[in-house]
Amino acid sequence: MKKNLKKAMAMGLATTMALAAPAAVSAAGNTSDVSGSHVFMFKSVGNAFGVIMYEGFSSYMEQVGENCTEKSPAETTVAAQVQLIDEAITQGCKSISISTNGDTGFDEVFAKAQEKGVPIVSVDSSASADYRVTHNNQASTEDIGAMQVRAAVLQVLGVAYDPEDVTMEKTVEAALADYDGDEIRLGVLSAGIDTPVQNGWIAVMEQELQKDIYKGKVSPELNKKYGDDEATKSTTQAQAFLAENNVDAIISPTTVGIAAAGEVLTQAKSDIKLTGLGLPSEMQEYTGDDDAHSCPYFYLWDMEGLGKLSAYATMALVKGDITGAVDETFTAGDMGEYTITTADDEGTEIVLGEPLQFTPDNVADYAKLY
Ligand code: RAM
Repeated sequence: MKKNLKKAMAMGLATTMALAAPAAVSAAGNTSDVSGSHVFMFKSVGNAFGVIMYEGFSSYMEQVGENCTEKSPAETTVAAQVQLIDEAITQGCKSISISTNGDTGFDEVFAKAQEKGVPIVSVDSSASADYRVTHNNQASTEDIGAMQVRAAVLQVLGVAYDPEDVTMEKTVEAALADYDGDEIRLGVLSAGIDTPVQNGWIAVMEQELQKDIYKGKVSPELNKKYGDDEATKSTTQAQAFLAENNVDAIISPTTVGIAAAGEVLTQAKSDIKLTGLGLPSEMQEYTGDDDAHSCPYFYLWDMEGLGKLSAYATMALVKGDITGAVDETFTAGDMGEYTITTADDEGTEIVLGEPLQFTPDNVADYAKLY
């Protein structure tokens, strides 16, 4: 799959994006009228990750002359999303692309969408396989989950690896074989306790830690805390990790959590390492190989491309080119051709591509984009 982000960098098209929250935001979120519009609903308003995805989503919708609106709740909860979905269906929206805050509690409103012929496409954090047409996944759930555990372990051991030369798994195996120190302990600073996308990655992290190579060397127990994708709550949880001082590294699989932990750990000059999924622009000041920085490297993907992919999939569906079934294919413009595959929950999904790794060498360049 093509990586728009890399291509844009190669062409020197670095632009600074306006990370502003949309207009018409009340206590409930964005309640503007969406009749005749394709709705993009993120977990909550004001999350830079969601704003960038919407940039990608709206750029394709506008290119093909379709109306679209970002309609996200003020609070990162299922109840708040249900209320806005219900409102959007009643107003007569054309489709809903959603990143969900939970895997239960949507059935009634999704059934209403089905009755009214409003397709539900999920993106980033999946909607139930019973109701969604398909899901747009950023990368394989297994890759994203396992890679974060491997990164955390290598960072605690201070072992570098060259992705061009050797796999990360082999590097971890060799590094742990030589290690006879105390059991390494990992913490996770996640989004919501029920958020499908983060919980999918955490489940893979736990499976990864069951492998023989970790036995007696890395604790299979993850110390999990939840910041609900809110900056203040995430900061409080990061401070709790610092005060408890019983983990060697924190994995934060959310851009809000990793930025909060970056600030807390760096300010405290803590030797707890930090990795996970973050925005280069928010993580740049915490990224480095020395004691002054808490995060040696971290990951994310082409967020704008993910939003765009969701728009292409929605339009392919609306035009009748796909139904959301396994093995169907469609072309997402210059991003190339995509094939629908089976997801872990037995529903279907479209996988954007491979995650990008941000290091002290490339973070400044990527920060100009995202
Ligand atoms: C956050 C959101 C999103 C997640 C990214 C990595 O902004 O929680 O769901 O995919 O981080």
